[in-house]
Amino acid sequence: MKRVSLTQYLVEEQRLHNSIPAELRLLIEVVARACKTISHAVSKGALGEVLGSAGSENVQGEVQKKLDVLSNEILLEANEWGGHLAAMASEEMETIHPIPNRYPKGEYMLLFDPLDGSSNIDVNVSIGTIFSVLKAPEGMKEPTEKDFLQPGVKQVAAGYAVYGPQTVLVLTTGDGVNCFTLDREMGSWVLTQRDMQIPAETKEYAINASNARHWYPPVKRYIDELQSGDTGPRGKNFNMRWIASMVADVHRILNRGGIFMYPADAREPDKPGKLRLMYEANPMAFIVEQAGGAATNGKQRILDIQPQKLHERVAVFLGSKNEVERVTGYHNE
Ligand code: AHM
Ligand code: MG
Repeated sequence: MKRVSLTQYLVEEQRLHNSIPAELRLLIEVVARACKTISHAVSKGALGEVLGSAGSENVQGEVQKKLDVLSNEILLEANEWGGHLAAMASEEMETIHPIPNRYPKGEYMLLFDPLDGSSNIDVNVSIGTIFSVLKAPEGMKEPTEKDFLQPGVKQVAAGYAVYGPQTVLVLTTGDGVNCFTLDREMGSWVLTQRDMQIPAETKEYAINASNARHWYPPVKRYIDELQSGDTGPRGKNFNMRWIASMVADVHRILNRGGIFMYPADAREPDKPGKLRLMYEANPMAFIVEQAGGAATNGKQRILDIQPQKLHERVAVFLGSKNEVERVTGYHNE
């Protein structure tokens, strides 16, 4: 089998479609290299002394794990000096991180969740990195948080890495979705799935059902219908999976379909769900749409939401189109 590396894929994509300028290619390659480093640290586990809590909290008041902090540092350091970025933002940092003055600045802005699925770190379950790339607004001088507040449709690239039984990198630059597997011996990313497609129909859903008593009526109705199986209104049986790492749940959905949900609920009426819009929902929504799926907050397309703040939360329904449209319809009735 002829092996296509990430570099070759990016160069050829640029040649064919003119869609990946050199600076963006460099950016993607640097992020991919950082993911390789994170994958290495993750795989060492206790032997690398990377497990457990870092003894600090992030801006969302969540306890930071050592690997959350380490992965954030790896991504910052890798991306600072290349000249392709104006600024970065991360789940683990309260404010944006402009490129220090000692380095040249570029026209892109990078957002990431350095280590998604933090509750799974210490128990050896798949975790990952999610990233989103925006262009700096024209005429921007010193980047501010406001420059990042662009709707998801403006993303020029998005991707995630899963650190699981294999380490994979899933990427879109707006021209379909491709998956690369890390060849650990060679240290390279090899293209292993081209043009991933999410089937419109599915019999599998993902939701943290321990929150069922707090769900709002449209979500209750939808899940009740799925759970009533082939004797209920849907006339078929549904299976359920919940990994508690969005990267791993989304990766399953890209491979065999399904719907992933993290709805808003009645516990905290002013908090629309748990997941963050700019570095979790937007990149995943971009990838899922590029693979023929859909992504909404229950009412509207996630990619159309105008962000109000960097760490904004959003309800998420994404995956197989027909199911996402159905549950969105229940919210809008
Ligand atoms: P994190 O970025 O702090 O790891 O939180 C996001 C994660 C998602 O990966 C996952 O879908 C969700 O939180 C799981 O939440 P819960 O523990 O409520 O099931
Ligand atoms: Mg996360």
